[in-house]
Amino acid sequence: MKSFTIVVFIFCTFNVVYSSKKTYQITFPADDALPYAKLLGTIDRHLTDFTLCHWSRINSNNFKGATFSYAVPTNDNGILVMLDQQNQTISSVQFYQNNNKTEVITIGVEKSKWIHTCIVWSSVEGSWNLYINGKIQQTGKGLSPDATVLPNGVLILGQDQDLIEQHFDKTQAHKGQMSEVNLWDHPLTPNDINKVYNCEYKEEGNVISWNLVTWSLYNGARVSLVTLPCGED
Ligand SMILES: [Ca+2]
Repeated sequence: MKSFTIVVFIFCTFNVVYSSKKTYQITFPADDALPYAKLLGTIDRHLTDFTLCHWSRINSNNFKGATFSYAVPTNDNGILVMLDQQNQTISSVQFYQNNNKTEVITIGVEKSKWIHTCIVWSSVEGSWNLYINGKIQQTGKGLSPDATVLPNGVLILGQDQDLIEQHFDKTQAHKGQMSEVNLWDHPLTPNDINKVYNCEYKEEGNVISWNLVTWSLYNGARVSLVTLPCGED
């Protein structure tokens, strides 16, 4: 009876403490070679709603960098996410949807720390929510209402496309790491997103699934293993 009690105690402790995830990351070196990763495949459907989440880490001072750039022939900023890092913190997240832009001022996310970002967008009223580390940071409306993200474009991590897979700008390059980029074709609830942040959400993205897709790596971008600090902000 005594040993049974001990076993239960250890099991419960393990569940409480555990908050990490082993996966792969892509590193984008901080040099002028324009490193990037291109999805082998594409967004295969029209999106009138989506949820985009990713982990990222910035290793360089004072710059603005593109983490996620999805371009179609008629629109190089179909979906674009840029993180602006100044004064040792992530100072803003810029989110473009069909060339329309919103900018969210963020607070106190330190340089070199992993941050988890989720953006939920809907064509209904152009409503959007931005979550940082599982918590809602800001919400708004009027961002590309009634728009559609078109399929069959080119998705690049680490650089901002101003033409399909071209016209990168080294001052808009992500310098650091990225991991667990997932895209869903529907809005996730706040509770779902908290689970994603805690690495407890069972479903990966149904449009882009980090552990099912393949990336082509260019100009020094490289893959390695990482343990993500799920739920530790
Ligand atoms: Ca662009």
